[in-house]
Amino acid sequence: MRILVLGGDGYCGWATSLYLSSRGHQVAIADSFHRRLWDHELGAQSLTPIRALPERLRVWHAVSGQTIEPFVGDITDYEFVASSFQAFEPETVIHFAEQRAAPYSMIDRQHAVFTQVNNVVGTLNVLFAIKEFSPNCHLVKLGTMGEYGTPNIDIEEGYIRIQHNGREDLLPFPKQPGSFYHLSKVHDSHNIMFCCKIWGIRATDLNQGVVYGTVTAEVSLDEALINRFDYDEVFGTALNRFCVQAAIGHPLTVYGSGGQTRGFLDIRDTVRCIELACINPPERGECRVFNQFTEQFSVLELAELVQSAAHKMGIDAPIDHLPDPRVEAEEHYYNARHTKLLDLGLRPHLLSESLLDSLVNIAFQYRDRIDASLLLPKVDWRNSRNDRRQRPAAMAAAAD
Ligand code: NAD
Ligand code: USQ
Repeated sequence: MRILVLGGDGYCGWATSLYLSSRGHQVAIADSFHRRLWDHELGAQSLTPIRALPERLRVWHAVSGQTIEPFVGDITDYEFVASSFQAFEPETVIHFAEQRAAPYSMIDRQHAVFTQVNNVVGTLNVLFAIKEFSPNCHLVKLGTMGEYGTPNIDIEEGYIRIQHNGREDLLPFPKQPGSFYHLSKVHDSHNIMFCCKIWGIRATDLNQGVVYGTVTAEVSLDEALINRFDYDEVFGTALNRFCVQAAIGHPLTVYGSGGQTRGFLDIRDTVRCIELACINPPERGECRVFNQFTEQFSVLELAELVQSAAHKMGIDAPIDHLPDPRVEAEEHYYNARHTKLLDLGLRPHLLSESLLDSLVNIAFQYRDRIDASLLLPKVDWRNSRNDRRQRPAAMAAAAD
């Protein structure tokens, strides 16, 4: 299959590109390197030392014999999207190319506007390019479980059957996102659903939970292929942050009571879920939604798991309950359905099985690169600033 991976230089995109390439698919990566720019802006960097894309691709060719073609550009630029589609003629487009950090989108007005412009315009351009150049192409789009929020009822996979005043319909599940980033995903989902209806595009919207893990079979083939491991307060997810904190004896930063419950999955399951979506495409005009996660945990449960993994290594990792900088329910009901990918053949790797020790180990292995000044939360949902003096030119252009 000819598969174009938008955002293939990022965390999920890099692991997915190599996995699909190793399975014999013809893969191309499109990326603007925005993610690397945001690290510069925030004064942060991946815990693991990641190489430049050309070097990554050279090494991948050397170890696997496979070629991955790079397209460097911004998908909010329609000319770039159009020329990439014309040159590569994809049968499937996997779309990871968005600003994905909730805290980044809550820094101030410019970051909120940038996030929504980047994500919503990028996705619209991809939809228009599919219509114009590859109407049969399958769009596999990364959404997020956070689109649903935390309703006090079971969460279904995309749609819910509702009876109202004696009538019944199958309707999109209600969305209650918790940041301008999560909102951008809801806007994308609506645009995708609409384009499937009016143009007969085929799409899979993958509402993914929080992904953890750095190692996949392909990235372990050479150190130059190593994947990102983000731990800063903006891009680092809670589990990564707890592992890094444990490695340097910093208290684990649980926000509030830690009762916030989310769905999680191993990066090895992310790449398999994407493959399952690609090789089982929907019909033309169908917009299907899969909830892509394998287990659910509360934040406090995660902290306790890290604490006990650290304890086995002789490390003391106390838990600190900080005031929650986000506006979110700290205790709530959470039960989300996630059977469609299992039905297609997913065999999950579970966090409890082994991975936690290896995550803490990676944090320990690279602990000399840890910058402790990036650990405490600074972005405050209740107090997003109106402006910020320094910002990259691309962001200024989008926000003004
Ligand atoms: P990431 O930031 O590591 O990678 C995203 C990549 O997209 C980066 O390489 C970035 O440079 C590129 N990009 C961003 N905007 C672009 C643009 N306008 N044009 C071209 N390239 C652009 O993020 P990730 O963690 O790999 O997440 C990938 C996708 O999966 C995102 O859409 C995210 O919302 C979704 N997702 C991630 C997680 C997670 O836990 N990481 C969970 C659920 C959903
Ligand atoms: N949290 C802490 N301590 C920390 C960091 C976070 O308690 O040091 C809490 C947060 O308050 C939140 C929970 O942990 O309640 C999850 O936060 P997170 O930063 O680990 O993840 P989140 O913001 O939800 O975002 C991540 C990815 C995003 C993806 C989302 C999937 O960055 O791209 O969309 O997970 S989901 O959570 O299902 O929406």
